[in-house]
Amino acid sequence: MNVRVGIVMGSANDKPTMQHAADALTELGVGSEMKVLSAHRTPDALRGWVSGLEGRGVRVVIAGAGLAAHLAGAIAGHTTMPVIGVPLAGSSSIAGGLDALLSTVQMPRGIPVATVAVGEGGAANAGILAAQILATGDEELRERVKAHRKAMAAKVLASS
Ligand code: RP5
Repeated sequence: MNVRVGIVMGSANDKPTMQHAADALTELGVGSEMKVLSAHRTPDALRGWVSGLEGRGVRVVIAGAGLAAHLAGAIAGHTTMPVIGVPLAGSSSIAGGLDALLSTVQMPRGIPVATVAVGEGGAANAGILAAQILATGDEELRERVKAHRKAMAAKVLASS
């Protein structure tokens, strides 16, 4: 699978949550790469990673971070690729992830970040959303996304 989505997170502690984004993409047949980089702790390395993405075939970025979650916004300032932000509820979060949600979602006009829900569900949705974005220019992927949606509906209906 060609790598088409870059998944980045602010800490190795975020890996189990962000793995849900990678899993959703794998399920839809979309290749991704994962990296730990921080807007605050490794700003130069982050910029270097972002500048290499397009050349490697990446077209959408998913960024997960907790606390003062500036990772997605910092990346969005360095690229015109769509950036999806996943707010995370870190162990020292003061508000169960609400802090990260506000940090991620409140972008200044002109530099958008598509922000999903806090935590695992948000990470999975980020993967699905990235696939949907790529599917606008990929008919086969579009069919896989539709099949995934149908399978989910069938599962819900079968559960009652
Ligand atoms: C953020 O701060 C990371 O994304 C992580 O969610 C949070 C805490 O980082 P650690 O102290 O666990 O490395 O930058």
